Amino acid sequence: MMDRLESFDNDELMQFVKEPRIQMLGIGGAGNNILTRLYRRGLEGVQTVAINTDAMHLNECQAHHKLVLGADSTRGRGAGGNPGVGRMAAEADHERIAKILDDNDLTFVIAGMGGGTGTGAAPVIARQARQAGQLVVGVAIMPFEAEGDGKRAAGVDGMRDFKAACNSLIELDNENLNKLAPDYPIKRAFGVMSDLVVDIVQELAQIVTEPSTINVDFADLKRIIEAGGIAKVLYGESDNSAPGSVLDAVLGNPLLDTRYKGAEAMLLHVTAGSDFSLNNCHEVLAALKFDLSEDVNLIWGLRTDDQLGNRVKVVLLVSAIPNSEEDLDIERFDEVIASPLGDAIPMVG
Ligand SMILES: Nc1nc2c(ncn2[C@@H]2O[C@H](COP(=O)(O)OP(=O)(O)OP(=O)(O)O)[C@@H](O)[C@H]2O)c(=O)[nH]1
Ligand SMILES: [Mg+2]
Repeated sequence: MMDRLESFDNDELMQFVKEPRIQMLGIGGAGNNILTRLYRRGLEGVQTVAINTDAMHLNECQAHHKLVLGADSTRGRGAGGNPGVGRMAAEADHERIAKILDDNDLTFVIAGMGGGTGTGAAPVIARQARQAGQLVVGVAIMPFEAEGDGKRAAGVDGMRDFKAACNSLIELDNENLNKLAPDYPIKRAFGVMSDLVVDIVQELAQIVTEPSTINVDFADLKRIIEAGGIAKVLYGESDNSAPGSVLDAVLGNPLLDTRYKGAEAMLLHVTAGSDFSLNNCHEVLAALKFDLSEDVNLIWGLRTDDQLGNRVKVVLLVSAIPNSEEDLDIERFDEVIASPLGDAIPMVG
């Protein structure tokens, strides 16, 4: 037996590895604007599927596959801001969706909240993928406050439903773009949010599709996501490899809520140029570990990429964050909507 093992060449070894099947689904307008950017990045080993009740918008998008959702009821004209219409469209297309989901291992579901299709259909589709045994990571984007209380409230309801349907939900808020890019024209500001989502899902997908120096595999990712509880994703890209700069990029990202005190599970992945020193790596790791629970389930990986030069990218997937330390984001959204003071209460991120 040993002789046989020792005589395997690389091609023979790869026969034992079944690449995880990863799909990214855009649901509704925002989801598919972001999906189009993902498609244009050309991620290897990742299928993109654009799903919308609005056929005209689908026509503008780019993806490997497209599905007009609930065409019989909505006639390809959109859900008109009604989440009930989006939900029913997804339920009616259960079989078509099942064919798309097929035998995915990891499914990302990306949607803006507050409209009809994303808010109503994304939770239905996420639930269906989970019931099929897939690992489901959702990405939800809350609308601007200026779009009105009704839209924010619909967004909160949708987000709650979406969160319950996914293994893990990445919560983003367009409102945070006001802090970061208040003078940008709306399309460019949306571009900033889209780029962040694309960077995060690209890093998460590459963790399991590309070999690393210190490797993290699909089973590792699954273990952290399935740790459950409150989960968050942190992401930062630094233009130099000094630990302080890398930490600032990760912990100071104004578009993400970066608190994870007491978390019991964390996957941390660093991508850096091949000159990134062991010392710098240890410093970054030690600082990011500081806030974790003592018996944390920590998995970390490192990939070197010569094309990065001095740049360093870090993605953190944190789960099992204790309730006592951290208010549920959704509860904080609720407070903002309920409060007559509005802006006086801090927003997510
Ligand atoms: N960041 C970002 N947010 C977007 C984008 N497009 C829309 N949004 C936000 O997402 C919310 C939901 O909008 P859509 O995704 O267009 O809504 P929908 O799901 O298509 O809903 P219907 O058109 O009613 O079927 C909006 O209120 C915006 O705040 C985008 O390209 N980027
Ligand atoms: Mg739409």
